[in-house]
Amino acid sequence: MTATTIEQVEHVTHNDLDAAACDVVVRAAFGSGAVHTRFCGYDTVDEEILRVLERQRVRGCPSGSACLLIISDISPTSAACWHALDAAAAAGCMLVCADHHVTHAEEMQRRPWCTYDDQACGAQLLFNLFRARLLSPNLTTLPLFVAAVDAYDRWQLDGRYRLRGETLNRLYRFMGRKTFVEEFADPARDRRDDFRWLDSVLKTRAEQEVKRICTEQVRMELFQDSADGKYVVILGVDAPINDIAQVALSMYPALDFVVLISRGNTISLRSRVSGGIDISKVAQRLGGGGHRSAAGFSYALDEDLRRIVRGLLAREV
Ligand SMILES: [Mn+2]
Repeated sequence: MTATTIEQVEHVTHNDLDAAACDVVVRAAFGSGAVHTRFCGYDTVDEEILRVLERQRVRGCPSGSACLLIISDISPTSAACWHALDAAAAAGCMLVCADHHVTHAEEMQRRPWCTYDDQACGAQLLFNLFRARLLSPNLTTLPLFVAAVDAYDRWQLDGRYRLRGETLNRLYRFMGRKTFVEEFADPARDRRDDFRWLDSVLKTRAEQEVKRICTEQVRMELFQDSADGKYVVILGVDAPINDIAQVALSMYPALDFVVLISRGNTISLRSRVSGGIDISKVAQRLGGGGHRSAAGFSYALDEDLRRIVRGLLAREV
């Protein structure tokens, strides 16, 4: 595909990290101004593609031959959609469909404008297809970015770039797709391989999360009295529990310890590091153990929840 013929790129892609990376690759290859990307699931992919084809038809494409339709990390699901694309290809429309999901492999292998390969994520497939456009000096970090997304998307758990992929996915989830793509598609910012920057962004995010949990969940009226002192229960903790506990304890001097319930069967107890109560004794009494200011015990919460739900359902019937 030559650089000069393409004025507009219509891009239909999936809705996960790989899809966002596909958007980054397409924007890097063709320039953000030329690219219009739609993110969709398997339930809407056909209607998105048909809408694009209809718009191209109305605008006079493909006779102008200046627009390209890329479908990445997902493929059409209905025969009608495949036929519409075949007709567009026969009429001279420039099409690229690149996917690594096996669902429509047979349909893809039958068509020269499709690239099916389960050994690479969508973004990697697009990178390989548009390699000639992407290897400019400004884009030296793009291959690493794509490798990290590949390690994440295809569960390459032992892969060299897996950790980076996981970091990227966390960043993607908290930044939101639009900001993520803007950050990574802009060669001037070139942050695709700046993992120190990623770490600092994630640290800020963790701090915000700690503050949010403490503001929402730790309130004086929720304090409980026990033989060991005043405590509060903090639920659904995902962020670093030590930080949450310390922030909660510093917010309320009257608080003696905090009880943190996260996923799994462990309940964590935290008291003040200096001069606080010996929380390990409490944990020990409940079948657990630990240190003076950080201890825990196990409790099969899941079992209890299942029993409660079963009870509720039985009552409904
Ligand atoms: Mn994918």
